[in-house]
Amino acid sequence: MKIEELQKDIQAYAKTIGIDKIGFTTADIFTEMKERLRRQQELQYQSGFEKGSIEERTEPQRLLPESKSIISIAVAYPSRMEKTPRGTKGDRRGIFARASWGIDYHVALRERLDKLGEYIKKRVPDAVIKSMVDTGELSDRAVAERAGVGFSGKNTSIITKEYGSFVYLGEMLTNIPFIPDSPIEDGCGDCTICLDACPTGAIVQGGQLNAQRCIAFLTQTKDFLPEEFRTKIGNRLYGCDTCQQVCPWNRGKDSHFHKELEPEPELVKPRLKPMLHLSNREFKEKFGHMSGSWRGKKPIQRNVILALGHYKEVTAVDDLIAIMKNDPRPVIRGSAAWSLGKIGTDVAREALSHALEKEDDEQVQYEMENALFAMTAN
Ligand code: B12
Repeated sequence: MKIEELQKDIQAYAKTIGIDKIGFTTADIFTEMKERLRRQQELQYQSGFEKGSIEERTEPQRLLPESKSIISIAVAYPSRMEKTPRGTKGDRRGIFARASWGIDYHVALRERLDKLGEYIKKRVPDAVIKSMVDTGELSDRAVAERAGVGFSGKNTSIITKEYGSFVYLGEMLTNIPFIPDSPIEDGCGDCTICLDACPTGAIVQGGQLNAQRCIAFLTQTKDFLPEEFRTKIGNRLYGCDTCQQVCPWNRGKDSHFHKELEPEPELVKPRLKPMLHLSNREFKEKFGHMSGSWRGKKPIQRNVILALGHYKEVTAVDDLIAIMKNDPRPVIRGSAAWSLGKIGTDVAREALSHALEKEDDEQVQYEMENALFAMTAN
């Protein structure tokens, strides 16, 4: 069988199983990426969510010794929802980033890669394959870039001409020597809109991100959020879309091709106050199918508390006081203290003073003192 023919058939089959774009590249070492990763490591710009050593991340044959090529896939997701619920004073809402809309994209892409793998094995019975989505060692973006799926933008995202950067990526290593596609031309030119719009200056230069400052990363940490970022995360509960929302390549890009990736408005823009009281079970039942729940309830609840402080939501004072006094988790008590300080009512001040007398965690004490100090200063 001719490789060209098989490749064309794979492209056609991919469309029928909900893969929006596909590209092919060799399994050669990602030499430039190796340098980039070294640099990121030296500068301590990585998030810590990356998997594997630099060698494993850039040498496909370490992951599958028989590898001859890599198939890169992209699945487009929506950027707008119908009937966006609006938060109001007294009934504020948080937001999950678009990459958490619909079912967990790992599941959605894994299903497609499994189907693609079965198809390839039917056509080439001795095919050896290994698939990954996000949690694998390879940089999904470096693969997509080299396979011509999109160009690597200054916001570090892979930007496709058809769907902008609102695409999930995955890949399949194979022992079949597919004919590689060519990378596509860079499309950013001298535009710097994303660099200028990033609320924390996390994009240090075109294409390079300091993940430690990226709000998408910060929303997923489990510890106290450093003070500098607390007002900057606003009402974001998981992830951040700012550098994608402002990108000219995303103007008018809103792909509603896959039912399972459609957002449920009440879940992706949930009311904040009820989220303070969710049990672990309720959290799992409601949000467990979303990719944004992967770090569990704690970071999300911390962000809910900070969002209430950000809004200076007076109607949340009683709830926040109860949390500050009774929650067993210091991060949650301390974040509640910060938000009470921001809201700044007399009741909040009194509760902070009382709670400080009883608090025995040093970091929470520090938060309470700071909150009281900030209230006196204002
Ligand atoms: Co993320 N994330 N992520 N993520 N993340 C992945 C990158 C991926 C591919 C997951 C997937 O779909 N399978 C998608 C990206 C899809 C796309 O590009 N179209 C994804 C998504 C959707 C997001 C968010 C949009 C989610 C959200 O909050 N809405 C944000 C976007 C933030 C952003 O990157 N601007 C997000 C956030 C994050 C955090 C938590 C911040 C970290 C760090 C992100 C980062 O490094 N930019 C994060 C991680 C760790 C990953 C993960 C697991 C590894 C990425 C990685 O290795 N980063 C991948 C999945 C995977 O690849 N296995 C998903 C290290 C850098 C060096 O590698 O970004 O892949 P890279 O590298 C590319 C560019 O950064 C650029 O070149 C590389 C090839 O294109 N580059 C350049 C790197 N260094 C340099 C230096 C110079 C000088 C230049 C010019 C270029």
